[in-house]
Amino acid sequence: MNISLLGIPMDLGAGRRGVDMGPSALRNARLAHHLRDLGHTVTDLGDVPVAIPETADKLSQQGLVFLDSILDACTGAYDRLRALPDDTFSISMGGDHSMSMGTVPGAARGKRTGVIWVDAHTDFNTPDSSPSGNIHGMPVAHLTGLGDARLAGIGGGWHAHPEDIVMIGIRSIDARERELIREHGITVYTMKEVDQLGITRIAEETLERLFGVERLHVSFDADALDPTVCPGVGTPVPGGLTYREGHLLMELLSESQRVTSMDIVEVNPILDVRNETAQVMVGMAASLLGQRIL
Ligand code: B3U
Ligand code: MN
Ligand code: MN
Repeated sequence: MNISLLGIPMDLGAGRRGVDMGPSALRNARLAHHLRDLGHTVTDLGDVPVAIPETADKLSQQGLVFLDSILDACTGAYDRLRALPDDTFSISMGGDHSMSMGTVPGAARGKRTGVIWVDAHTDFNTPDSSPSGNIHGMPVAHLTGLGDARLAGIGGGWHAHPEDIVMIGIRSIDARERELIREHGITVYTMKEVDQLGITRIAEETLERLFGVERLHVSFDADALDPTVCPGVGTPVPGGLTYREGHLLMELLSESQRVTSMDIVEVNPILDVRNETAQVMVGMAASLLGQRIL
């Protein structure tokens, strides 16, 4: 398979600094090398230009911190991914999760696309519901067309259908965000369901639910995994997916041969221990792209 890597070195949407170094950490953990080892043809497209907090206009507009610069970065990512051939698998390397407002529509290329959101958080705040104003807590709401019209419009009118979104690993949600998730009928597998049902059943149900979509995108936030596995994240929440649960989910999705693109987000090398978090996430990508023991 042809795989394209795109870096979005952005930490403007997060409350803490450092995820702008995520793409470097993932390259350093030899993402391209591991994928080539699996027989893929890998092209690194480099990074999308992203402003830095020191020079960007932080001015919060209607509860949206760094709105203008995040819009620019997401639009840059959207344009790069939109231009790729349909059969190229894109991996977008973040960067904070606000980048997915550009990478998901870019990878969707106008088609009906299922979104598997692997995260400790639902990221379904709108500017009105957000307690922080941090845009990395808002990408999914904007992907469905809610919230700020500029952010919701990054994909040139493409939106995710709420019934095509499945969230896995959830264990942190804000009060008004919970209401929005219910109101819009988003499918959520919290850690309770992971414990009760197990990853195998969740993967099966997810693929069944997303049966009708043409494309399938996995947006993997490193904080979905337990902080003991991935310590290098800005908002660690205890009680996350184990190393094996993460791999099993990727392996089962890989077996379906239906996934067409991926994000790896929220890797924070400043908070990490010897680049472990990037290394774990490279392993997750390898499992999604066909790594087998036998
Ligand atoms: N829900 C909170 C916290 C948060 C969301 N995503 C992350 N943290 N990484 C918020 O700010 O929206
Ligand atoms: Mn997230
Ligand atoms: Mn998260």
